[in-house]
Amino acid sequence: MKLLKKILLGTVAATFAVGSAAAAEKWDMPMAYSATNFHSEMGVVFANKVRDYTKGELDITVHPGGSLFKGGEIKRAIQTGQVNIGERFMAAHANEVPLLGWDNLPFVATTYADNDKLWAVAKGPVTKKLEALNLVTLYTCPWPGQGFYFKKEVKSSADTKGIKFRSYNTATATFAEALGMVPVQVEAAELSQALATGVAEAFISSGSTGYDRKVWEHLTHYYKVNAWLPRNYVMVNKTAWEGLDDATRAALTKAGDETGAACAAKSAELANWYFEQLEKNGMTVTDAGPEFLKELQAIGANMQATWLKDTGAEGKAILDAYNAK
Ligand code: PCA
Repeated sequence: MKLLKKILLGTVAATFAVGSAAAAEKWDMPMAYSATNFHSEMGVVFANKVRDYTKGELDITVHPGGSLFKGGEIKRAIQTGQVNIGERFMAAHANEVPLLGWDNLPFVATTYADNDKLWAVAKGPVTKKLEALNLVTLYTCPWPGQGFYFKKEVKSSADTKGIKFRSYNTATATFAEALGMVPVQVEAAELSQALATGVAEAFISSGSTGYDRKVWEHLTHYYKVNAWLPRNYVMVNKTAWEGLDDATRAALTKAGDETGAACAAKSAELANWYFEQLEKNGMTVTDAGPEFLKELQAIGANMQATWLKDTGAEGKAILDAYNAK
């Protein structure tokens, strides 16, 4: 009886294999940020391009907002092959691989052009590290510059002591601690709730995430420090990648290159628009005052020194190449 069952199952499996050979390959693509955020919208553009360039043979479904896997789980889900593709915030993994914090260095590359220049020299070593984690990088896309959200005016660290601060990785937690704040790591998808319940009362991010999460409901001030422009990246499970034929790989690469460029342009186009929306909704949006800025720069210099220590010759080579450009 057992044997019969096996034979029957085998027949069913074989029938399925034959049936699906002609059908499209379906991939799920978890993304961490809200569906209306430009990163997620560009994920959909990317999926459409892939469908187009593979003549429908690779059909990618985008799952934004951490709906399939939460932000913090996406990289592992791809690494282990639970999904073949997904998107995540690169500097979130700097605690595991310090080099991945290349775009989280305060005051090093504070414009889109400089961020591009930095990526141009970081790309080789960074994508190599990711390959060692079974990940192939398809495209990256910068967030607008990072600044601070508070619920009061802040002129210096004298005003930040004891504030509960939402961090998005270890580097931002360190930054908060240096300002006497108390960091708690929260995903962007859970940020509104953290602010509403008082788990957090300040954070660092772009105007984009403040807008997405309607943080004017809880906070009042945004300081446009423009400390760095961190990137999201779209990655593919390396084993799955190697299992694709050349034409499909070329289609993914082309779609990724085009989407990465379009996404960066969109980010730059929206940066000031986000500030306007924060202001329209009652927030005070200004540059950081000179005293606060000076303190931030000193903390930033320490963070860079720590990164150089953690990454050794590899990190130094990236910064040296960047500074020589
Ligand atoms: N928004 C994301 C990462 C950087 C950004 O601007 C966040 O706050 O989680």
